[in-house]
Amino acid sequence: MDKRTFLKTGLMGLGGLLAAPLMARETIEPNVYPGNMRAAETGTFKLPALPWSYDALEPHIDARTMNIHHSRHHQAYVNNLNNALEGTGSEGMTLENINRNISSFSMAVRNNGGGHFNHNLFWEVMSPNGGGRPSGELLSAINGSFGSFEKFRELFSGAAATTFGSGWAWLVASNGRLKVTSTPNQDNPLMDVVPQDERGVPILGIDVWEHAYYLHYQNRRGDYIAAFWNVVDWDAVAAKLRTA
Ligand code: MN3
Repeated sequence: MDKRTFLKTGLMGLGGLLAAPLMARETIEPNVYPGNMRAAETGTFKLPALPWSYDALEPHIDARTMNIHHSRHHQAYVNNLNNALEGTGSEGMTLENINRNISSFSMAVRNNGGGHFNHNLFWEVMSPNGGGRPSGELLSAINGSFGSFEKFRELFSGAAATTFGSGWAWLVASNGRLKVTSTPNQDNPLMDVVPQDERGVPILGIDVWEHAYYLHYQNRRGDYIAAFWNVVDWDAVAAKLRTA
């Protein structure tokens, strides 16, 4: 290795060292979920890859539903969000901050920015290794806010079952407490258009739009909600609570 090559390699190595803390800071910023990041090349939002295969949640959520839900529905929210944001001067805003300030955007940004955020969260809180019960701090928080895990499950399932038409049910962290809420369409508890007492950081959500279950469950939303508990990734929910 001659001196010039050594210098170049050395500087590149230094560049790597300098870049590392910046990247690390990015990943630990609270409430920035990996799927919510903008594409580095274009600054636009992108469809994140699923953390598991389309058939991974079978038999609880079937592969065809997962495929269409992710590759078509979620992709459409991403495409429509990027189009709707053009000319709004929001390039420097995170997806979370767009949602938190949604009253200053168009209805298209509200529907699709909500849609992108909500689906990212939905994929993150499900896993083929999910199910069972939460533990540790998350279980303590659930017990503290609802009395018991069973009571929480009953409330959450009830909110999901009674959401009229299309929408979501949520477990929300707010001011050190947990609460169960639901929102219509693609709204979510981050949004400043949601009533103050229903606002907070969503740490678990279930999509009760018919596209989330109809192919397999048809009109039996209750069966889909019951099956959802078998795939909830409590470690992912606990991680969201820690950064909420
Ligand atoms: Mn959906």
